[in-house]
Amino acid sequence: MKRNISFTRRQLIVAGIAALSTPVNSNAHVQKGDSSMQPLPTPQQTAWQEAELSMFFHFGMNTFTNREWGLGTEDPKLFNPTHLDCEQWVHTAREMGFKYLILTAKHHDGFCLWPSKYTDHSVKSSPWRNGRGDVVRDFARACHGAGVKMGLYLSPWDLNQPTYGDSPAYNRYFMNQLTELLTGYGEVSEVWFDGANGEGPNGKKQEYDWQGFYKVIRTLQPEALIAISGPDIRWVGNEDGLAPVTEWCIQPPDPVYHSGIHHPVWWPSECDTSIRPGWFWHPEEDSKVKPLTQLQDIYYRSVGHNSVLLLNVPPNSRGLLSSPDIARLREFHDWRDKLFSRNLAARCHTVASGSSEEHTPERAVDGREESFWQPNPLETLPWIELNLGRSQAVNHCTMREYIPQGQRVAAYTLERWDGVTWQPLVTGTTIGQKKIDRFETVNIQRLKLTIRQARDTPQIRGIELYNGE
Ligand code: FUL
Repeated sequence: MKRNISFTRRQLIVAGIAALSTPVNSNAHVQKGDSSMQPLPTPQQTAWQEAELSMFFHFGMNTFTNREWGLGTEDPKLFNPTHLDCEQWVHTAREMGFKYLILTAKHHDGFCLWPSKYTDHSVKSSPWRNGRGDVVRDFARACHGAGVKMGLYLSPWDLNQPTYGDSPAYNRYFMNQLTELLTGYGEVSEVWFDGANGEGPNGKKQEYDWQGFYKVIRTLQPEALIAISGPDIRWVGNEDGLAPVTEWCIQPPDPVYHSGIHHPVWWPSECDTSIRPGWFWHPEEDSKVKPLTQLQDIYYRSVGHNSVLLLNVPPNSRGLLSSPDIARLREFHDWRDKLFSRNLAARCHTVASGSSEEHTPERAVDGREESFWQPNPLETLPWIELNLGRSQAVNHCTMREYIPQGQRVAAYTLERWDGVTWQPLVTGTTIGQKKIDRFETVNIQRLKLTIRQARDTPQIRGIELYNGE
């Protein structure tokens, strides 16, 4: 349908959106055609999203007491890994494709993996390395040496600290600990704040000074992302590693974590889950490592749903990743490698309903990170067609938007040409950093993507087709 050219671009796009039925999520009211009103990621958020896979290492007092949540009264002498080797953790993670690694520097029991000068409840009171060891230091060195990003989990809830529940005093303690971690160990790329908040030893509930914590981080490590109870990375809402199929990085601000902000924010989600039933290592769970099929499903529904997967692989009481976990990580890696090894749409022939001058349709299949196809902003139902040259068996389609300039697509369809007519293949909603669609193997020569709803002119960074298991 042609539109009166005298409309402003904003009016046209808003009209285009309005013409399409149901709002896609609670942000529908923020849909605007003016891209200056769209929240955008910081370069650090973009890099983290594009890395797709993060690994969690839950390690600490619980590893030695066989618990998930400690009590805070454990004797530090129980902490004594016989073969601690953070290089083994980090090299395994990197080899398996994980690029952001996060260590539990302190879990809810309050035991610190570094020799904090603000408490004796730490490695310095343990027999490990005669009280002179520092797990955070070993971990940081291993990460920096391997060229992967280092992150730290610091539990705000602390069952050992006597000041917990005495809000200003504990907040000071916490900020002192944060300062130690953010000044003593080189670059920290992510700070992970758990939302759990129980009562302290004195029965009082702690009021956390979130904004004060963020200020410490922004001052000492301005590039670090603040996750979960924080403004940069959002918890997906479950610990199963699964994001919903419609997943927006654009969210209403949270009154606590984005205090004082009254417009939508870029707040991409993270899916955290453990490779085992528990977060910490338990000997009886050596035989309960998640099967490959479950990790595959998690991958499709986290990374493939515009989210980041944070997979926990807990080191054992020797201080090493265990062999069943390593074997499963390798299977998971090899499966992804094989499945995505041959993109059947790479540099294939393309045509589109239109495009802006610079962002021509072949840019959706050129494999370059910095290029994208952008239709003419005046089109209400822009489409792009891929012609593979010959009929090929296909069962996966991966699409990506150019997220440095926002998330825009709200609804799309994929169709294939059967020689006579276009046949429906997929009806989807959001794309974002990555959307993976799976379908029964079909022969495809021509594939058409139609954008049916968008917040703003779409920017399609990549369309890839695969045939795999
Ligand atoms: C939860 C904690 O209570 C678990 O022990 C674990 O650390 C998980 C990642 O977050 O809230």
